[in-house]
Amino acid sequence: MKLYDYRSAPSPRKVRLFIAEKGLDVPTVDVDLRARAQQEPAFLAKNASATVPVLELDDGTCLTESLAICHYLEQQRPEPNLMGLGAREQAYVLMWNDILTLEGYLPLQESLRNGHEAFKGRALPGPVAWEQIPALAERGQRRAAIFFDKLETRLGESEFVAGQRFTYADIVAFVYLGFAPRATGTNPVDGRPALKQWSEAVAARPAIQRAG
Ligand SMILES: N[C@@H](CCC(=O)N[C@@H](CS)C(=O)NCC(=O)O)C(=O)O
Repeated sequence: MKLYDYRSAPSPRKVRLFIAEKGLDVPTVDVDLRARAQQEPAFLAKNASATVPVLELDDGTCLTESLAICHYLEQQRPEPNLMGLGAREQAYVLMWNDILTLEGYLPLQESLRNGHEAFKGRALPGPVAWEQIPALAERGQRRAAIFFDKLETRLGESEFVAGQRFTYADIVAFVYLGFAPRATGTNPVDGRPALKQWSEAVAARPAIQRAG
């Protein structure tokens, strides 16, 4: 089994942190996104969407999408449980994964990719060369601020994102929070005390410190 990765990209970071929390040892292969290695035929044969992460299994099966990859790893190594125990907790983890990704990550991505020189002609990940729409950068910033207010409210009433213990939902939120300064130029923890306290607690976890 190996993980196709890129150190500074948020999506594979979710999987790396998950692997670290599980105590698994999975070798990684760096796919240099800046050098467009994801567009090479050999990589497209593994993932036609031209994105990382990809988890390649020993029989050559390639799994894409961090949620699916982490779900697979959870089945392989159930302890410590990160995807939720029982119907209700599992539903909360999945529910928050969608909220975090659709209301948080997509606006951050919208902001970065439509507002930064480096993403000219690459406004969306994948094999199609989408042009930037500058108005989306500005809208992404506003949507991201609304999202982090929502997360602040949630963490003011719940110790962790999906409930009273650390789960995959915290990994997802922590990775998106770490991506936010690059995407928006501001740090969402400023003026959001519950978010700040939670993020310090997550950052202090030994596995998170190890995996970075
Ligand atoms: N839904 C996917 C998103 C994957 C994704 O968008 N990956 C980005 C890095 S964060 C990528 O590979 N981008 C390639 C590009 O920008 O061309 C997941 O969570 O795994």
